[in-house]
Amino acid sequence: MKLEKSAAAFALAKKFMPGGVNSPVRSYQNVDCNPPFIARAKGSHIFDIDGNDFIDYVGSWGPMILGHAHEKIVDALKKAVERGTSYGAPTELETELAALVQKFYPSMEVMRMVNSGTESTMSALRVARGFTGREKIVKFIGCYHGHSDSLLVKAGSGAATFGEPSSPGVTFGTAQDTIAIPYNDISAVEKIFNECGEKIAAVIVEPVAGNMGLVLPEENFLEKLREVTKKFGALLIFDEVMSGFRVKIQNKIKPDLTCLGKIIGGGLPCAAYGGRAEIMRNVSPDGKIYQAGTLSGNPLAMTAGIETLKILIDTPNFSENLTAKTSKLIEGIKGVAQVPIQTPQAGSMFCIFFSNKKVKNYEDAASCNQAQFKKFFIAMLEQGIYLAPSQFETLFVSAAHDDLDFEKTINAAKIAFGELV
Ligand code: HOZ
Repeated sequence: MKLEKSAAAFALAKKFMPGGVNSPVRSYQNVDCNPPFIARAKGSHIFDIDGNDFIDYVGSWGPMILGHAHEKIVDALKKAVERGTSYGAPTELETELAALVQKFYPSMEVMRMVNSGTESTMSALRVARGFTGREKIVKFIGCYHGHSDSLLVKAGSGAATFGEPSSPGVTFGTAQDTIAIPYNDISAVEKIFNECGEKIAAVIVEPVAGNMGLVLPEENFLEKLREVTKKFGALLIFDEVMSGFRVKIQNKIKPDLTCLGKIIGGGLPCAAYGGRAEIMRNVSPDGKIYQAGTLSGNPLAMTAGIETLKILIDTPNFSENLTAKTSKLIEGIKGVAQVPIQTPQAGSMFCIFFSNKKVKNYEDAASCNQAQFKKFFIAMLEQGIYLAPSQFETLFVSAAHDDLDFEKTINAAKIAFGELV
């Protein structure tokens, strides 16, 4: 595979941006190779500036549930662009998207649109603190909720990939108010609430953790979290930036606040936070908790989000079919594995851990065989399969992936696994 043009573009980019990128994992530093620079994407494929064609399981880290450049979204966006790209004023589109979101998430009685997952979790925390009058928050080690100071403590995703789970620059005072405990460990939750429950404003959790690889909640973990937070008057915040619209978690359990991102914007910058009206009515201008943004509710982002959610609603059994497709791919990969692997799946999210032991938390994820991951990743890339370049990320299947994509992926995996033996 030729990556000459990408290598030159990367060298130039490094002169202007840290690591040559605008988000750390994209630099491929962790897998010791240069990243392909992308020229375009269509359906399940992504193409780089050297002309390489990859089957894409990153999907822009989650948003592209319909595949890239879906015709309906492209058409709607073309029309929307003609009407102007930003007004900084209310539009009917915002209400339309909010109503669609509420169909999926009835617990979001009132919501606010923002621009990124980071903004949504950061704002939800402020609301939780403002509403409860308490300062401490509980998060889980290896969960990543964006890069705001309060949440960049023992975080997953790029922070874990580059060995800086708690970033320099986060003040001691801020970090002190964030209590980080192991995922899936309900006794740690009970212990901390028994020690200082009256000071805890909220527990924030990825109900399906997607930033330490994919780690599923153990049976009753989320139910117990709901029980404990209720008992102590703390809010439960579900960060569904990754799992949102892919995994049906809230059928069983209702959080007080939900954070969404990625799919809600159909590939454009958009996110939202929302929840019980009693809480959300404290947000300015209804209440005193301040949060604002010039590009919040941007008409292009609203348009792409509306079109995406409409397709999810209008396509019969969309979610079930995508989940079944994902299971089929995983079965194929497991069938050709020649080393021990774990392949957790939640809806259309999955990952490959190189381990013979079920992964339940960050410690387990970090002890998987990173050397095998790297080798596998590079062997797959060389065969045209585009995976996330870190063991601490999740892979996504889209509606655009087809049997031929899967056949090629499984054949490539067979060769890649062979190189590990
Ligand atoms: N931290 C993001 C994935 N969990 C990466 C975002 C990006 O690099 O685009």
